[in-house]
Amino acid sequence: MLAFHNPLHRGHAPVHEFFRGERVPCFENPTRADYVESSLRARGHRLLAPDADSSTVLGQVHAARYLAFLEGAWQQWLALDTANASVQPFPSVWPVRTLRSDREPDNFIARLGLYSMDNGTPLAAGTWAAAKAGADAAASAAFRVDAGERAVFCCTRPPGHHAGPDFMGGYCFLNNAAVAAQALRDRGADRVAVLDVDYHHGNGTQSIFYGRGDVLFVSIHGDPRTEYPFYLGHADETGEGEGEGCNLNLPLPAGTTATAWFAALEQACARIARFGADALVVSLGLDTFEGDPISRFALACADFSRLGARLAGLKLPTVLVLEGGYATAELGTNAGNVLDGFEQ
Ligand code: SP5
Ligand code: ZN
Repeated sequence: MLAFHNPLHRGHAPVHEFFRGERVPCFENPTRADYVESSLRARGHRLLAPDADSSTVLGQVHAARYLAFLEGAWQQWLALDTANASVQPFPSVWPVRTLRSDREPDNFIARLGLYSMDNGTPLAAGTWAAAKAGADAAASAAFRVDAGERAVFCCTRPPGHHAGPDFMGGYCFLNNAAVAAQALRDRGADRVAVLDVDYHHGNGTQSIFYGRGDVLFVSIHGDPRTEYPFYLGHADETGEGEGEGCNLNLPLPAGTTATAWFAALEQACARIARFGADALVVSLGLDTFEGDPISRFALACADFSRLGARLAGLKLPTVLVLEGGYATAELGTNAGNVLDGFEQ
């Protein structure tokens, strides 16, 4: 399968994140992409550098002021103190509910909170460049599929599906799957389906398309009553306005094994077939793997081949975008199994 990699991903290499009050090493780190790239090369897949500029599409799925903030954030952080070059900024205050989010505060950390949903998404010197190159890879993949390629994989990090119209979160900054879906719409696909199989609900993608009837969002994920991102992803979220009926959440309890997971996948595929999509975008999180250190489903390596085969069975032009997956040593096997299962 043709794949686009992200030549700048390594510039996004924050060191720590917070977990239960402690600083722990980042789960979302550059070795993830290294494992996937080397597995794909070993299996004979072609890896190309992005050849499209996603700027226009980014402006359709993210707010202009959020994009401007993200692009300049590291420079603003350094401007506070040059010693900040070796420190990661974290937000410490957020405009929840009755607080105002229509004004950008002058304080950098307060702006960071305005544009964040959590304190689990550290910024590093190369974050903007890495995220932008990832969005370029997603747009490149969509354009190839529009030009007739059966399926294209976007092998990138940081991931994207938690990033909403105007916020980062869950290790995500720019929503690569939304970029791919919007790029396909712009190139003439009347209806696009996004299927999110990451362990965590794709709250960002859902929010970006919630009011739209031209993009169906379907997600299989850990039940938000107990799993991140907690505040979205319930079964009663069905879309609004023109998007009513075009959002399907299939939450499953922590501990779900392959039989129940693949039953949910059948429901998801049936909804996508009924929607009559012209193209498919898959948010390919691999953190449903039984060995994932931060997730609680139990798919085995071989199940990812079965997933790939089922996705191919939808018989749609398909962009697959890498999302989560933190069992790094097995990440290449699992991504490769999806691609090979798709092409079998
Ligand atoms: C793209 C993606 O998969 N983002 C996931 C973001 C999850 N953020 C919350 C991390 C919570 C870490 N919990 C650690 C449990 C260790 N036993
Ligand atoms: Zn995830």
